[in-house]
Amino acid sequence: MNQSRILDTARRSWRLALTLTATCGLAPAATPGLLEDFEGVPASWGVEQQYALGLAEVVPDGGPLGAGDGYLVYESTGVGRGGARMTLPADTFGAPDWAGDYAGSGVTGVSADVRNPGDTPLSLRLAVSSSGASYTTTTPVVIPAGSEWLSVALVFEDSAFTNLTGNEGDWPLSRVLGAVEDIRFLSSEDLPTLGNPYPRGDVIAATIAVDNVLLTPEPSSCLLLSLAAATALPRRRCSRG
Ligand SMILES: [Ca+2]
Repeated sequence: MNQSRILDTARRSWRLALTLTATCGLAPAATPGLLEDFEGVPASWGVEQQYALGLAEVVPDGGPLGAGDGYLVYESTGVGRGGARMTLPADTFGAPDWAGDYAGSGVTGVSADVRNPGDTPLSLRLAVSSSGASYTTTTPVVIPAGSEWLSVALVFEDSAFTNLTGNEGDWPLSRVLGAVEDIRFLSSEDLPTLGNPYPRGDVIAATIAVDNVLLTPEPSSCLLLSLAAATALPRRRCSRG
């Protein structure tokens, strides 16, 4: 096989690998590997009102990978209504759909890259709700003011979450994870209060940047399949030449 055919084969193999990776990573429902990297429009985190008020925006450059890496920035005002609180929900009415049966599909946690470009420290929590109950992470992750990008990984474990609706007996965390209606990040120094009807963050003037929100674990079979496609195909074709 001449050099041009080898290179062409390698390019096709990499395209196949990227296609497989994209197929696995962009799951349409709330399954492991569901990813929001803010490279497409519309974004699936942040609600319409936040964008309409100019408080949420997808920035095309400056994510964890630098130039060309888009991310979401949300600024809470700390005053008035509609954006006073540091609350950042997934848009569970759009596509992809972040609501669903996390327990049944094997979702065990959430990871994300976050940065605090503002002047107010963030007490970051993750909250999940079903029709019957809401839970939040018991201990916040403090993101200091003016931080660089940080990776956070949160695991759905009973010991890490607190029931906010006083009905843990009827609605243990495992039941909520079987029928998630809402998932959100928020910043609250103390356990969050419930809004309408979901947990809500503190009324503060603060800013959060978010990228690569991922339902974990990442499907390892997809990664292995991608790597196999990238490496095995050129060797097989080369052996024929
Ligand atoms: Ca990104």
